Parts: sequence; C-alpha cells; structure tokens
Amino acid sequence: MADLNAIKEAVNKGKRKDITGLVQTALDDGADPQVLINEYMIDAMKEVGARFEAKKIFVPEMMMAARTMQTGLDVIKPLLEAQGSQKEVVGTVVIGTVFGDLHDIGKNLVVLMLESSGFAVHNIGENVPPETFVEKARELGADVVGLSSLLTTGDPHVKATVAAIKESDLAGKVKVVCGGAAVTPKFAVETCGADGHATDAVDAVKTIQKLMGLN
Ligand code: B1M
Repeated sequence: MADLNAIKEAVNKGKRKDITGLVQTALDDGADPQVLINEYMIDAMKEVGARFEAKKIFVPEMMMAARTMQTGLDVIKPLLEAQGSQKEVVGTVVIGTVFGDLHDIGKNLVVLMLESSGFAVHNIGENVPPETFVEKARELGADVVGLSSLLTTGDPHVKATVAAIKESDLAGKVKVVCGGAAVTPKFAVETCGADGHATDAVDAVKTIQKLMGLN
C-alpha cells in the first residue's frame, strides 16, 4: 500500500527523484488524485513556505520543493486532462500570473482543474503586464480572465490589471477572477473591482461556473 505521507515528505524535502514512483504507486493503489494534491502536496508546500518565512530554509530549498511538486503533478496531469477531453467546451478562460510574480504552480493547478471541467484555458504565463491580459483576452474571446498573485508586492499589479480590463472595450463582457495566496476576497472584489475571488483550484472552477451562470 502506498505511503501517502512519503509524498508529502518528498515535496517538503525536495526529493525530486523519489516523487514520480511514490505518486504512481499511490495512483496504482487507487488514491484519489485530488486528495493527493490537496491533502498532501499543497500541505507540504505550505510547510515549505512556513520554514522559508522562519529562515530555516532558503530560496534553493524552496525551488527544489517546487520542482518536486511539479514533477509529482506531471504524473497526475494526464488523469485530470482525460476527464476534460470527454467534456464539451463550456467557456474560455485566459489566465496568468501578474506582473513581477514568477510563481506558477498554483496557477497551473487552476488551469488543470478548469480544463478537466470542460473549459478551454489559455495559460499566458507568469510576469504578465496588464496590457497583455487585455490583448490576450480580446484575441482569444475570453469569457473570464483569471489573475494569480502570490506576492504582496503584486497588489498594485492586480489592481492595475483589473482596472485595465474594466476600462477597456472588454468591460461588461469579460469577468475577472483573482486568486493566489496574496489576494483576499475583500482586496480582489472591493478594492480592485474584480467580479470574483477563488481560494483554491476547486473554488476557481465553482466561482467561474457561477459567474458564467453555469451552476
Ligand atoms: Co515564493 N514566496 N518567492 N517561491 N513561495 C511565497 C509566495 C511566500 C508566501 C513564502 C513565505 O515567505 N512564506 C513569499 C511571499 C511573501 C509575501 O509576499 N507576503 C515568497 C517570496 C518572498 C518569494 C521571493 C521574493 C523569495 C526571494 O527571492 N527572496 C521570490 C519571488 C520571485 C518572483 O516571483 N518574482 C520567490 C520565489 C519562489 C520560488 C521560485 C523558489 C518558488 C516558486 C516556483 C514556481 O512557482 N515555479 C517559490 C515557492 C514554491 C513559494 C511557496 C513556498 C509555495 C507556493 C506554491 O507553489 N504553493 C510560497 C509559500 C506559500 O504559498 N505558502 C512562496 C502551492 C500552490 C498549489 O498553492 O500557489 O497558493 P498556491 O495556489 C493555490 C491558491 O492560491 C489558488 O489555487 C491554487 C491551487 O489550490 N490560486 C488561484 C492560485 N492562483 C490562482 C488564480 C486563480 C484562482 C485561484 O484565478 C482564477
């Protein structure tokens, strides 16, 4: 039987070589991919963040943990993608991490969950300036734009991006949803004027479905 705590430990300690086998064994033993992600891998990243904050580890260790998580997610990804390929496209989402921010793991998870729920998702990457969000949303005919922000120094960029969309020809046509550890619902909706906020990848799907009148 797979040792799920070993998955958490591997992410926590950045043991990238071990993660593929551990995740594959867990999946072969019938573990739920969502449980692996939400209850083990994300939990490990929270612990990594806490140890970084406490100066017990530094950027290289944080990077190794991130790479290990990404490698583990690569094993799970085909399972989630297969769920999405069986569904009709229900909407188009353009999503990126705001200017100045290179964090991508959470955003990529949101992409996976949206795709597995039938959305066509265009991931426009990290460190994305406000005008690129607007251009891509227009070009790709987005119903929703998703902003990810992990750094509190990104707050002005979240605000500027929401404003750029709301002041463009897309106003009233495209909904804006913000997420990521640095963004609170109050900041996203009341301060920036976004249409919604999502706490995690599952909530992102629910929030976007609700804004589009799909549930
Ligand atoms: Co960074 N980092 N980091 N980091 N890093 C944080 C965010 C930090 C909180 C750590 C800490 O101090 N506790 C801190 C920010 C503090 C602050 O601003 N208040 C921090 C810092 C300071 C930094 C640097 C400045 C460090 C330095 O260089 N001195 C630097 C900045 C670089 C930059 O971006 N310009 C930096 C660098 C890095 C690494 C490169 C080493 C690496 C990122 C690798 C990568 O992404 N490829 C890294 C990591 C791994 C982290 C932590 C440990 C983990 C982030 C993560 O991947 N979590 C993080 C600590 C933490 O968050 N607790 C930290 C797992 C992921 C699944 O969760 O991203 O929250 P999360 O996504 C969730 C939800 O937030 C939500 O759904 C996701 C899935 O459930 N969500 C959305 C996210 N985006 C959404 C978009 C939506 C909806 C929901 O749109 C619709």
